[in-house]
Order: sequence, then C-alpha cells, then structure tokens
Amino acid sequence: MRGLCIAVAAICAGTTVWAEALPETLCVWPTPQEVSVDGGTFARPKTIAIVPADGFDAEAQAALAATFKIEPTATFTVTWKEDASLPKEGYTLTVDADGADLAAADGRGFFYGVQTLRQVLAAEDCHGVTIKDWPDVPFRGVVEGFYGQPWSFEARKRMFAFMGEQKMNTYIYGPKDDPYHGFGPKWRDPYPEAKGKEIAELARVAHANKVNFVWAVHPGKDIHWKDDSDIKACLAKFELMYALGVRAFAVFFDDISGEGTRAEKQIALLNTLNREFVRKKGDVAPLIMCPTDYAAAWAKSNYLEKLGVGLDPDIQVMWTGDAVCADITQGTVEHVSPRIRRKPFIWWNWPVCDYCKPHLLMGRCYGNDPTNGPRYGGFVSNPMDKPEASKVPLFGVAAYTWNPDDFDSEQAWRDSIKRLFPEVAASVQTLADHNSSQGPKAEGFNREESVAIAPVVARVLEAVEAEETPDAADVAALTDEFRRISFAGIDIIANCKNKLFVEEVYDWADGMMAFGNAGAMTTQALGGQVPPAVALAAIRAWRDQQRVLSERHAAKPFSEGIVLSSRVLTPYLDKAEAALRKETEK
Ligand code: LOG
Repeated sequence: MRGLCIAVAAICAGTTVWAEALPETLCVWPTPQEVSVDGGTFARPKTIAIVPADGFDAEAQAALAATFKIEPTATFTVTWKEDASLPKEGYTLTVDADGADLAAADGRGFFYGVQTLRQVLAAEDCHGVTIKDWPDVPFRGVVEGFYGQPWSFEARKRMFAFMGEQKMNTYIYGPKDDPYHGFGPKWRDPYPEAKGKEIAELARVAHANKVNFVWAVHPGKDIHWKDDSDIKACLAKFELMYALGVRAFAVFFDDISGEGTRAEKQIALLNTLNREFVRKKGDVAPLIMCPTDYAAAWAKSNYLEKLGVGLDPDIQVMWTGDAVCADITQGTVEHVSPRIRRKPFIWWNWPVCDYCKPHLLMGRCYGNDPTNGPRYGGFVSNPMDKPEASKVPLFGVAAYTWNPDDFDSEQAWRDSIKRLFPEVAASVQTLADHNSSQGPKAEGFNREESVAIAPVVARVLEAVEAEETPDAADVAALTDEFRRISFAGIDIIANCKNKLFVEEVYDWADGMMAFGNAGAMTTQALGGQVPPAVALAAIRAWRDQQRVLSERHAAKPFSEGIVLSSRVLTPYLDKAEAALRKETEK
C-alpha cells in the first residue's frame, strides 16, 4: 500500500517514472490509501450524469455540481452504490473515459469520493484510475481554541468549504475570547439573537460540507458544585445550542485553577451531559472534553487516571502532547492512553500563534508520528487567528490525519501553496519559507525556517567571523534569496487574488520589501560589491520601516508588532550589521 501511495505523492512531485508517464495535474490530496493508474487517458468531461439519478447523497451531489453541469443525458456517468463492507467514510472510485463507478460506506464516503473525482478530473487530459480510500483517524479537523481575535463569520464559512474539500470532518468552536463560549461567567447566558443566528448558519454550512460543528462550552473558571444548578445551566445552554442546529458538543477545562479543576466534579458534569443530553437526543455526536491536565508537562497527579475510570467510555478526551505545543510522538500517545483508558483526541497546538503573535507560522506540517493513525481517537489543529494563512498548515494537517503513514510533508506544503495561491505561488512559498518559526517563545517546539538557505548563511557568517571575504557563490545565492523576498512581498500585495489573505499578512508582506533590500545590500557589502555605508543605510531604512509597520500592526485589536524571519535571516542581518559597523569604524 505504501509503495503505491508514495507513487501517487511522487506524481505530484513530478520526479518518478510514474510521473514521466503522467501529467503533474493528476494530484490527489489527501494522499489516498490505495491507487492504481490504469484506465488510459480521456478528455475532461463538461457534463456528468448521476446514475441512479435519485437518492445520491445531497452534499456529494452539490460538490459535483460545483464543478460540472449535471445532465441526465450526459455520456460521462457517475454510477454510485452503497457498500457496507467499506470502512467508515471510505469509498472506492474507478474512473475511465465512460465515467466513474463510486461505491461508499456512507454519506461522507460519497462526498469524499466526489472530492477525489473532482481532482482526478481537474486536468484537461484525464487519466483512468482505481482508488480505494478511507481515513485512518476518525475525527479530523480544526479547534478554534486560541486566545485573541476570533475568526469572523465569513472566514468560518469559507473554512468549512476548505475543510470539506480536504476531507476534514470536525470543527470545534471554542475561541477563548467569545464570552458566551465561556472562560468567564457568561457561558450560562444565551447568545444575543444576531450571534445565535450566526451560529445556526455556521452549523448549517458546516453540515453542508460534511463537517461536524462542535460547540464547546468553557465553564470551569467560575463553575460551582455546591448544588446542581450549574449542571442544569450547562444542560440548558446545550439545549439552546441544539435548537440552533448544533449536533456536536464539547466541554473545555483548560487553563483554569481552583474549584473547576476537580476531577470527580468534572466527571459528574460530563456523565450527566452525556446521559441526559447526548445519548437521549440520538442525533448528537460523541461528547468531547478538554481536561485541565491536557499535557504531560503538568499532569503530575492522578487526575487523568480518575477521568479514565470515571468518564463514560464514549466521551472523548483531548491531549496536546508532552507539552502545550509539541510533536505528537508515539510515546506521548502511549503515555496518556492507559491513563485515560481510551484513545486520545489530539488538540495539536500548531500553527496557533497566540503566544508568539508577531510571527507568521506558514511552514510545513511535520513532526507527528507516521504510525500513530490507529492510536488517535481524533486529531484537530489549533490554528492562527489568520484563517486564510492557516489553510497552508491545515492542508498538511488534513493530509497527515487522513493517511499518516503515507504523508509527504514537504510535498503537501508545496502543493497547498500552489492550489491556494496559484497566481502568486512562488511568492507565497518564499513568504512561507522564511516565516514559520515562533521565535524564542517556542522553547522545545521551534519550527524550522529558511531551511534551504541556512547553510549558505552559516558559511557567510563563518567567513565574516574569520574576517575573510565570503565565497562569491554564497554571496550571490544569498543576495538572490533576499531579492526574492523583496519581490515576494510586492507580488503578494499587488497580485494575490485572495484579498482576505493579503489583509491578514499585509504588514509582513509590506515589511519584506525593505527587509529583502537590506539583506541583499548587506550581503553584497560583505562580498565587497557595495560600500558598507550603503548597506548600513539600507539596514537603517528597514529597521525604521519595521518599527512603523509594527506600530501599525499593534494598533489592531488583540495584536502586537510584527517580526520577520526570526530564526535565520534576521539574526544574520543583526550579525552582519555589527561586522559592517566594525569595518567602517576601522
Ligand atoms: C490553550 C489554548 C492556546 C494554546 C496556545 C490548550 C488546551 N489551551 O496553554 O487556548 O491557544 O495554549 O497558546 C493553551 O492548549 N494553553
């Protein structure tokens, strides 16, 4: 299985024997479990017939209709049937010149089969394929669980469409700064009417994309257990949310102290919600809870063991890993599973940036164990407050959680950027190449950055320290990279069609122009091609601009300043500046 899938991933990369025979455009994400390419080539159909015409999954049909005209007389037919022997959410898809045969276990299976079919038929020249596919992790998606500016109503709706395409099925609503979610006393109160209407619409749009809209309450900051009134308040709030169309729920107890942290009391609340609400309704997804000890770093008491024994077995328990922000290793999953007596539902704190706000985290998704698929109850990612920018990391999370042992991190990253920003892909790649580290606050979880150019930077600095002229080829390569950075900032601002993304990253993109210029001048000065005074002036101009942009950015709600390329290139400029200064003072 793995070999075949590597071949599929490599088709996208355009690097293997398979790729020579196939167009780069036959590229399916998330990487399917089993693929063979066998049906010859044929022209892309414009119209499609669905056979039988009635009874096809409504959301799957809408997804097909978004790309193709559906016409009963069309010669390209999508023939579908249910196949209960397939894994949950799984499907088989065979495509050739005459049409596609799609069998699926359930509605999601049909929807995901259609998402794959749309990708197979994306090229002008299509290739026949047979695909058998299913997710390795049952619940995959996003937890909007960060501190700071919650995503907007429009952004969330756009995100659900993206998640459906990426075969993610779970969105957990838990922004720390929505007082009606909680993390303060307002969790008991109904949403104001307009906000309630938004939640109802969000649940509807999520469901239209086969995404469970999970509404989370965060009662633990001020909950009291002296009688059952707060348990009743929680049930009443769930009923209100149910009336708005919410069919999945969570209870968070993270980041609190005092009464709310008591395991026995949390268990009593959760089991009551589970027995009196979730199970009785019959159409509500399994309850999810985030424990107070959600990371090994501070799970030192027997709190988790108490949850393991006491919580109903159908309640899911979240876990962020060995630390708040951490790679999800086999070890951390094996540490927590016996304690909570169930598979952990991972709350992955990446690419969340609420603890490192001046940084953009646009890097690749990596570090999680490829064999962990069967060990997870679920896996959701806590993203940046920037929903459009978060789609680059989330694309990787979707691919990892669908099929962890065939996940090609680097390829997922590059392809996500090409798909999301086709007209400015090279520039967004440059932005992402150099803006992925969280800076020093990341401690043990600092993400890689500027990977390709880092060895060049190291050699140039080594030469500078030895008071030698750096190698001319290194000077040229680093100067080029800085010029690419300057251009990328301008290109994104001027040409990117996704204006919401441009708005999110504007201050960083704006800063890249002066930053790239300072870097290019400085590198050339070190190479003896530009007078040091000119480079020092360029650095001054960059620092001045950075200050202005930072102040502009910090004036926005929940914002701090901006920092560019904190891991490799900014430290390089700092060191290079000091060296040039020394030289001019000689
Ligand atoms: C919070 C979360 C925050 C994240 C990163 C959990 C379970 N809770 O340390 O809201 O976005 O760290 O700063 C957290 O992770 N606590």
